Amino acid sequence: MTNFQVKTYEEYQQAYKRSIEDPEGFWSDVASTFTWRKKWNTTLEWNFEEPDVKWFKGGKLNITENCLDRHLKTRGNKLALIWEPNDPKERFVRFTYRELYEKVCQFANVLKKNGVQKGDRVCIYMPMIPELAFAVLACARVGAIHSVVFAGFSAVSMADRINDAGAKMVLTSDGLNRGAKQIPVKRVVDEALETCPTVEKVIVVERLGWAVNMVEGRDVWYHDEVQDVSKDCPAEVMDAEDMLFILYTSGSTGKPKGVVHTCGGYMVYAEYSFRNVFQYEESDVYWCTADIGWITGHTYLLYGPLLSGATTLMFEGVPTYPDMGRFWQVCDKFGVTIFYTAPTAIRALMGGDIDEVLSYSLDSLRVLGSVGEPINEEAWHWYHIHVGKERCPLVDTWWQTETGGIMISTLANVTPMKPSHAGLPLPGIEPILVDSEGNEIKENGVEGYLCIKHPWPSMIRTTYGDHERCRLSYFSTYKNLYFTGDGAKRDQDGLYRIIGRVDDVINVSGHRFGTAEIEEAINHNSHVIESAVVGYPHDVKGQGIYAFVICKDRPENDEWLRAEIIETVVEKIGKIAKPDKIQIVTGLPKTRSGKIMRRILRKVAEGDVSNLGDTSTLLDPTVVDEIVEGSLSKA
Ligand code: 6R9
Repeated sequence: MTNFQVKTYEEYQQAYKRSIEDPEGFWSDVASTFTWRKKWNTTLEWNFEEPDVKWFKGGKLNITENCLDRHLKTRGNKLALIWEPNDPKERFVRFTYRELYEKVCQFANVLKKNGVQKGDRVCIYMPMIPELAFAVLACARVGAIHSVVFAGFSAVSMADRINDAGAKMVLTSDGLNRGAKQIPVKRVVDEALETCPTVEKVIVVERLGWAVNMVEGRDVWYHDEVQDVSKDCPAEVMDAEDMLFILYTSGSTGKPKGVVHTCGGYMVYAEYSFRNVFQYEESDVYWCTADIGWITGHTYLLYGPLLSGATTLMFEGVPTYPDMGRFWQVCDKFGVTIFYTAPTAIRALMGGDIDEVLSYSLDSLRVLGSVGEPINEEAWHWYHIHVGKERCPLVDTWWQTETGGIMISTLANVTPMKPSHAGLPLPGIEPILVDSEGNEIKENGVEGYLCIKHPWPSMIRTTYGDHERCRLSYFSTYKNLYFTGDGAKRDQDGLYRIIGRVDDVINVSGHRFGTAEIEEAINHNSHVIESAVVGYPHDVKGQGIYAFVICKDRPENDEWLRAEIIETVVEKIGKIAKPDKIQIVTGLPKTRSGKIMRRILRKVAEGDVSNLGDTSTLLDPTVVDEIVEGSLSKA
């Protein structure tokens, strides 16, 4: 069993048993397959009260030595990264492990030359171009903490994240391509930086060749800086528990929080889970379609595959450009063997002409994956039949930004697969379902709150700058358990089906938003008095955003008002958080204590107004009639 990749169900069972009975021995053995500058003293120290979790304490390493240097001898000429541009007419670019090593070292030297030191926070706001991959790894190389902000977020969102992390530098590009559109990225950065006093330097990568405003003394072009730097850069030696990165994600309350992952444990679990879930083989061509701005891009586009010595594909574009066949065309072009995407993409492509899939051979595919939200049975079967030709196992991988890696999933061809079920937990992962009092639900077939009992190496360590928030969000709901925020059901065979969030988090096309976060954005509009946001089932996005808004005045034609509200959300968060429906109302259903009864609003948004339940505790039950009357989702 090299690298602890289980190959059969029996091996899985043995590994699982050992990982539960002797977690420290188990993870210590897995960790031993990596390159460490110094071995750890203690495998695990933990308590979930604080929480305080330390894996491989005393161990010293650099994750990029494990992603790059250790492969140079045996895989120096193997392809590490294939980059496919947005426009299929533009030429793709490939990098061997040796070339990637050099690119990362050069970028690392540019960072150093511009004053970045170990422990500094660097914000990366870049499109899906190779330099984004180099930049992330370059930060890790010099011990800087990367905070990648998805390049679809607005200037306000970026500024919030930069200020929360106290970032010293921003790495960006002149602009980006997204399907038929081109977007001036640097302009968004300039706007954000008006309110970011900690940022000293901005390094700009040229992508579109657009003229951009360069601030003297602050902004430099990457292509100028890289001219005279070395292709070698010694890796900074990091403690296993030093921060590797911060990634912001939404919770049910307040502003997005900076989830912190550390070097040692994240590394060990990224490779372990990648190999096992996808049953990786040396000859694979692996494609994860996620943007590096999300956790899936971090762990399963970059770190996991590179740690494993795999060939990973990075795609700049979108699934529907220039047509609905683009994903499949790219699969054929590069002989992709493992393909990992999100249900929302599958649902969007299902809507197209079936010939858009059938005209490609897809012969090279071996394993399919899904991530980000529950995959409904229809999408599951379409993906399995038309893309996988019923030949490829489809792994439905459940995990979170906070978990760092895949927690519950079928291991391809190894553990049982069932439509719309994530399946069994990975070795080392101990899920439990609890009822609202926190009592363990032992029987199967019952829905419960999904929690995790024991630490795993890539778990969240803190929320940046606010440890108490980490404790409150994940470790205070149920004593001695990590609470995921998801509801789940275990079938008679012990396979888990994830039902979805049980808190005020909505999942739109696999992107997480807190309802409070969107409400706050809407309330910034000067016409708005108050708002309430809920999710509702959406055919393509999984969930759509439905906003009930009270405005100061109610014009006869409120189309422009709605457009303005959307504009405000785009400005505060970004296009991805645009409400799908805005209903202007004169009141919201509130209890006597002033709490909004979201249950009622959810029903209205779902178009199910026949049974609104008990409304007698409302301060003014008549507002419900008005809301139902004006509903935009009437069945
Ligand atoms: C990796 C990622 C996490 C939330 C999570 C859950 C939902 C993710 C899922 C899934 C059902 C799956 N989720 N994968 N639900 N089946 N296979 O998506 O991280 O952006 O933090 O979202 O996404 O609700 O709690 P993140």
